[in-house]
Amino acid sequence: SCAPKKEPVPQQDMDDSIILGFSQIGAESAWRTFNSHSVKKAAEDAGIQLLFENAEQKQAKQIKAIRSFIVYQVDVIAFVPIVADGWDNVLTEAKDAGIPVLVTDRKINTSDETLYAGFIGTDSIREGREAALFLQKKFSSSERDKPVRIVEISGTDGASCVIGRAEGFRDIIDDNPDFEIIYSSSGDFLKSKGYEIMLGILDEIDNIDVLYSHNDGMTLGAIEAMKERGIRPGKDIVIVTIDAEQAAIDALRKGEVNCVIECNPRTGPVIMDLARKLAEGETIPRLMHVQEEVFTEWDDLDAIEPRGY
Ligand code: GZL
Repeated sequence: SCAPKKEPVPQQDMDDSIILGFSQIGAESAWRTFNSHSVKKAAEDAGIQLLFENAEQKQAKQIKAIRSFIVYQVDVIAFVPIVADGWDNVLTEAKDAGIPVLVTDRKINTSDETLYAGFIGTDSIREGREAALFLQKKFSSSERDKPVRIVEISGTDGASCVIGRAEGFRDIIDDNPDFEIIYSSSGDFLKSKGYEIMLGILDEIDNIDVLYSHNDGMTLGAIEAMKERGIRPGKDIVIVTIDAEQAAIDALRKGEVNCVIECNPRTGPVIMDLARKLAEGETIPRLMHVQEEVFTEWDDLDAIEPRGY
């Protein structure tokens, strides 16, 4: 059955509706593209006027967009900080203009917690821990005379989700002598870089047991490189990946990936709910993590719903 068609918000209602300025980092992955779709659709459904700016992976463009929202005197500003540092100045300008700020998806480092009202997004440290816990289970039965050799392809340097995924993973792996991280490099969350880095790793390093990749886009690139070198992904090299876009679930079903950790991009509706509360002068929770699952090769993979991204 299809959902009842939402009546368009009459123009006069839009005139006194909330104006939300949203700075998105870009379109670097299927996850990001869906996250943008979720924000735009939710604004439309909520009758919130959305000023949406795509920064094309540049922090300077995000800062410029936030400044334009201040000049426009939006009711609320929300943004995905591409990297964790460097936001204090522009957020002080927003605070001085009396505009509340919602941080989404990735976190910021700041000495002044009053510069933003709250955070809604994923728990990256937990995602990293889940990746390590899967590997401990995967290799628990194997009698090994040498440690499991792990290569890591990380996301954009300085992004809070990358720091968290690396930290959570190492919290567990570093205490376990049966594992060692023999190589780590940033693929900037891009499929093309995942491919290039994996090709380079395979030409330089022998006896790789595991690939830990910070997002599915880079994983899909790395799988192409493995196949080019006659390596069986998911068998010769165990693969753990994060996001849970459809292509990664399909690879899990084919046995080319062993564990997919969900990072939930569907934050549009809750962002609009929080923006409305802020516009009405209400306080919101400082920290909200979205619900996320872990899919492994041991699960009933037919039960996984279509991912939508
Ligand atoms: C994580 C998000 C990351 C995704 C990538 O919360 O910021 O950015 O894991 C995306 O796919 O590019």
